Amino acid sequence: MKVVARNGKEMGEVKLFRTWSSPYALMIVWALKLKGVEFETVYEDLANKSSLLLEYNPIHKKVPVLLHNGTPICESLVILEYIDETWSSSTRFLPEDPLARATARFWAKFNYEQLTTSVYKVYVSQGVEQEEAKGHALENLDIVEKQLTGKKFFSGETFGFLDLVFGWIANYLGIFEETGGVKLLEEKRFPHISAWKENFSEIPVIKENWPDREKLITKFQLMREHFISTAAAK
Ligand SMILES: N[C@@H](CCC(=O)N[C@@H](CS)C(=O)NCC(=O)O)C(=O)O
Ligand SMILES: *[C@@H]1O[C@H](CO)[C@@H](O)[C@H](O)[C@H]1NC(C)=O
Ligand SMILES: *[C@@H]1O[C@H](CO)[C@@H](O)[C@H](O)[C@H]1NC(C)=O
Repeated sequence: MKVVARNGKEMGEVKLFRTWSSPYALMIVWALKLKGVEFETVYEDLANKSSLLLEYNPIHKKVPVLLHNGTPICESLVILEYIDETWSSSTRFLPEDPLARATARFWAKFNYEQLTTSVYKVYVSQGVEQEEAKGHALENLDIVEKQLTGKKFFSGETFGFLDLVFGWIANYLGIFEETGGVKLLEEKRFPHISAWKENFSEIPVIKENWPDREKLITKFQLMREHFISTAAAK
């Protein structure tokens, strides 16, 4: 099947392996839709991974995986950059300037290695441990808050790469807060993140592809209970 872009350029065959609930995969859905790339979706059951997923991502065995003309690309940030470079005639996510690109990648690394992990720690812990984790998560959010000061989006007036990378803050953070029983994003402490969240959520492609909130709550509640009971059994 030949897929042709709105500008008439051939896109090749694009398939996305995802789950309905993965935030990493959702970022790729947003990216493809913002670029106007047509793609086929393959939903995986992570409790029973398909042989194709294991074949395409043998190292990590995770979603998302993007398949372009039969070749797999793994790891969400790598996929995001690939999409940006491959379908480059529409809106660019990363800026052109090498220094601005390096800065964007620095913050993407911060998100994945520091912010996400600290919020996850709050979600899966309890008691004193959770209090301590909350402190770290808030300090990381303070850093993000500072980045957004005086800006509508992470790179300024226009939506870009880091808005996609930090996009999970606009919905998954609330899921972690509710299921973990800890509020992190207080509007008073984080006025800029809160305003960004509103503006970000109003973008049609973003808004239209949220997974169902109630379903997410149920899933993340169960995951937390499972995690805590297995950790206690150790
Ligand atoms: N570093 C990976 C993380 C992706 C990831 O953690 N995916 C989860 C779903 S949210 C997964 O596939 N987990 C399957 C497993 O760990 O067995 C990326 O950025 O793509
Ligand atoms: C696992 O998936 C395969 C297809 O990929 C299916 O045939 C099988 O029934 C599934 N097993 C379970 C336990 O869901
Ligand atoms: C959106 O961005 C504008 C700045 O462009 C800001 O004034 C506003 O507070 C933000 N939030 C909402 C909900 O519009």
